[in-house]
Amino acid sequence: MPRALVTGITGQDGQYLAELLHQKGYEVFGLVKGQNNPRTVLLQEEFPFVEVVGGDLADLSSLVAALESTQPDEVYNLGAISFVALSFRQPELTANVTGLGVLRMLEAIRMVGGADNNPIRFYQASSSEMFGKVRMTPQNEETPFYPRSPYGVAKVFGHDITVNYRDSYGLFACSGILFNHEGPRRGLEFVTRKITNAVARIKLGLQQELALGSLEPQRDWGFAGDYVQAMWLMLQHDEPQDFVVATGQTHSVREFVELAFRAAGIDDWARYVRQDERFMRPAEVDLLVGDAGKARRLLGWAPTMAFPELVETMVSHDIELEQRKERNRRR
Ligand code: GDR
Repeated sequence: MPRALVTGITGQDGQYLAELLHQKGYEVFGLVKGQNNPRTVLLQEEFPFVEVVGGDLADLSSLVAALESTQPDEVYNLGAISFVALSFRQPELTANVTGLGVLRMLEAIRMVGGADNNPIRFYQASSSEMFGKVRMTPQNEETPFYPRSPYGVAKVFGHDITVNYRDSYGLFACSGILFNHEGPRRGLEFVTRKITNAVARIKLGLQQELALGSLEPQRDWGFAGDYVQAMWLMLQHDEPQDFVVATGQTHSVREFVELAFRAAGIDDWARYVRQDERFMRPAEVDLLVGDAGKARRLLGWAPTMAFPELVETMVSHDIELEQRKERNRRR
């Protein structure tokens, strides 16, 4: 039975990846930080097959201990301060966890290593935010980075140190440069889920308006369930390499809003949406669109869910969720 250790297992991608690995017959270990972390209980309820291991990307010795106790074949580093807006408010924490955390895990892997004939394979969750103020469109593995947030800067460090450890020590380390990926499990702080949840609540008369920052940024939005497949495929490839994972289509926040309201049967969306300075960023990433040609050619990966279906899936999920919550509240 192959063994995988996943950091960031309580997040959206951690959940999809845990399911995928479980289906593939892996023993799945999830690194969870803190004492009495409430997310651990939820994780164990929903994913009872995941074995929780204590540890923190800010603490090297805890990572060494986690690797020693779980002896994984594969490590997926999805843990991070992943909300770009938060990284402007807590830049030092972001650099420490999202940036240095990668170095700590790589060092831990170098120390523990895995069996001689079976070295630990490492996946780093890199991000399209590294392209920031884009130098080329579409963006691929060769596109230079120009991050626009402390989060993006920290991810560039994580990416570069992953490449460096592969070059220097021959580690089987891959960096997946994933463009935005969404789904019903997305956290409510991210714009897609914030929109679909608000649309559901407006539809049900539970909320009157939706306050957003800029509607102009354009993103290459895919389905998270598809993207975790790409992570796994990278670690099964015969050579460790870096891959862009994207749909190749881009849409503005405004288009997402329009489509989400329409999916709930509301055409006059503009009367519900208010622009709010609080959700604007000190520096914005205006346009992202990825070229995943290399992943398609070498890994045989392709996205399965198109943008309209993604939006509709998220809206109908949130309508059902909010209806259920209302029913429980009235009981
Ligand atoms: P992003 O995702 O920053 O692209 O990073 P997010 O959904 O937070 O923002 C997307 C775009 O929407 C604009 N926006 C708003 N964003 C939020 N969250 N809330 C708002 O009210 C709002 N109004 C407008 C943003 O300014 C931005 O342009 C995500 C994260 O998951 C990263 O961790 C990951 O690396 C990248 O995607 C790929």
